[in-house]
Amino acid sequence: MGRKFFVGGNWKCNGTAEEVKKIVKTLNDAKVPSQDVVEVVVSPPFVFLPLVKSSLRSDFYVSAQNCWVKKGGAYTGEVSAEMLVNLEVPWVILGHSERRALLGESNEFVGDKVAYALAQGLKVIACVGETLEQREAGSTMDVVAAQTKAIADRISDWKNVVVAYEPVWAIGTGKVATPAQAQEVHDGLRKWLQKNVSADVAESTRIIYGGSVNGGNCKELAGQTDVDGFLVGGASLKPEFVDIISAAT
Ligand code: G2H
Repeated sequence: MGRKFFVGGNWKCNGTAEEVKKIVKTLNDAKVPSQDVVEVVVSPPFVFLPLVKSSLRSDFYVSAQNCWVKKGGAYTGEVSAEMLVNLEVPWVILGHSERRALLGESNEFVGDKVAYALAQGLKVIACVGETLEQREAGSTMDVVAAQTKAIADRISDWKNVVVAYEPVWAIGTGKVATPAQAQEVHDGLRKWLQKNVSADVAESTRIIYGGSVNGGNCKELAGQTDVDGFLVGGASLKPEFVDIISAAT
């Protein structure tokens, strides 16, 4: 079976309750390809998860943007994987570069989080990606391979993992990777999985692209052999997110 196209909307730290209701209404009214063709997952801030989950159409799913690395307890300010499971939030984004850079999340810490979240029954959008300096130094593949290895070292079942390749230099900058640049890294990641995990995991794991995806550039990116969907930030707060979902066809 082929890899089903996946479109995630990462709302990051944005929105008021009123704005969230407006976005949900736009999504609920949208005509998009069926869920046999595209899997749509939106990721509001924690506080809006119950509101979005209770009002969003039933063919779209919700995701958290993070969760704690182990069982909950005395960890002020954190939200545990168990809590997400309890609220029936099926997905979580882990290892986003904003958290890696601003909050110092290491490859190992992200790997531990991915393993723990999967063990609790969550599905994970695991983010990897290089900085501009790393790209210019020619180490893109080494960087994303090391980030992926830290996950691969800690998990054995990849069926609930989507890998999001998000070059840091393309995030929120309007400087999207060219289709060829995205394809090159996605192909490299798939080959890495084939060599280091298994041919089956390499073939079945969705590798999605994130970084300044919008309604104008999504179609060409989606046409690349190894681009299995998108993780969308800024444009997921706008009506053009519907166009990006439709890039699946
Ligand atoms: C990358 C992306 C969403 P944006 O972070 O994960 O954000 O589309 O705003 O670059």
